[in-house]
Amino acid sequence: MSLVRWIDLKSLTDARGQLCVAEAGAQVPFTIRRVYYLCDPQPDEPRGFHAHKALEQVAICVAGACSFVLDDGRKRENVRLDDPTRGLYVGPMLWREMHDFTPDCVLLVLASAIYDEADYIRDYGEFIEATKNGNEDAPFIHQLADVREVTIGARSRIWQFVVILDKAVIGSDCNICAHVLIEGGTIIGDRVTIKSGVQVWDGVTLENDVFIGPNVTFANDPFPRSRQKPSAYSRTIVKSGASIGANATILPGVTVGANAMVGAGSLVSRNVPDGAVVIGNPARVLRTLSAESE
Ligand code: T46
Repeated sequence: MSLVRWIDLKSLTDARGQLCVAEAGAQVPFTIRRVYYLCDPQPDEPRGFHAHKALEQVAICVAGACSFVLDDGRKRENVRLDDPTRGLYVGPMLWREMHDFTPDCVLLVLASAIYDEADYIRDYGEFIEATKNGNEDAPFIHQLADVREVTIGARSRIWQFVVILDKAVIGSDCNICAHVLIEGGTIIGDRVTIKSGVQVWDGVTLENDVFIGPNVTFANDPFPRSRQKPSAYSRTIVKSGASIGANATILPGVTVGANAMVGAGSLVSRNVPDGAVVIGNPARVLRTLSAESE
């Protein structure tokens, strides 16, 4: 798996020029808590030479160009940033070195937390030791899975014949069972279980602690036609703690509320309120779970 993960920004160009957008939850896989930028660089003065324990960042060269070395303690990769329409995702425990700045370079960085010097590892030897200790937390990817350039959090397990396409984001402690397809553009939180036979299409977000039963079907295009793509896919969100029973179908654009429970075989055509138990075709609210029974 490559250390280089590009984030394509939304780019709007018209006669006046270009406008690029990075939104948390859409292009950026974390809540943005800080923005900073490096400018007026000394071309021969490299920067960085540290890793972060937990910080997630997206670096965008909004003017000029520079290079990043990324190092996970096992391999090093060098990448050039010279395109304002895409950012480089730099996750935790990745050593980074920035070099070969052009004089006009402006490097904009979106960060998941405010500045905290305690989150830095600035000693390479200490970083190598920390990555050795952290190896038991590495995600498990079965050798029969096809996993492209994606982000997978600590301790997640990816089983046989799973296909995960470029730029999908999967959190930590997830269990992705055999024969699941996850497209790019999907965001999957922490401690999510996806049972066999599920396709998670572009535009679907599964928040933390979600359970997706076997053969659940998502759809992301309300009016599908062969070889005609919509300009944007409908956004379907399954909120934290929700469970979806086997063989249920979730129509495009629906939000399933936090801790809701969708009965097996249901057809969900409308938003499901938080804590609701829904069942049937079309799915209707049977009852609402109390905080204790959830
Ligand atoms: C990173 C790369 C891409 C602050 O006080 N607040 C801040 O938000 C930042 C980013 C830095 N600082 C202080 C810490 C240092 O005393 O500014 C000084 C220079 O920071 P540093 O030497 O860490 O700068 P770089 O260019 O080597 O690294 C920076 C970020 O620190 C780092 O998180 O990933 O850019």
